[in-house]
Amino acid sequence: MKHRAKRVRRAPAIVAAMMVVVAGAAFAHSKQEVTFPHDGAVLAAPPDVVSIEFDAPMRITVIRLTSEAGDTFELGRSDDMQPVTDFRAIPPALPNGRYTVEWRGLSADGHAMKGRFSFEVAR
Ligand SMILES: [Cu+2]
Repeated sequence: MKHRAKRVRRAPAIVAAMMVVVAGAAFAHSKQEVTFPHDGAVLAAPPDVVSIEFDAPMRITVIRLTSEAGDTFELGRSDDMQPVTDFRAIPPALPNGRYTVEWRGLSADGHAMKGRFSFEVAR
């Protein structure tokens, strides 16, 4: 499965292009590595946790769980907005449907990052 964490780009295009060239060597963003549910997962029961693992601490500033219909579901966080490598949040009991989790965060190197993943609950 493809990872979708990416830097929130604010730099002009030319700078962004240069950054892509040297990205691997010069920048050490904290990256989204593994999520639960996995991106594209179809679950036979609603998830009792939503989690995101990072390769280096990430301070999650925004986390949003929305249904396909656009309803937002509250997630119970326990990270106290501190940088974590294993972010976990507790969703309410979710009805059947498709959901997307979107997050924004501050990488250990100070860069603003964001990512998203989707899953389906189909009992
Ligand atoms: Cu970075």
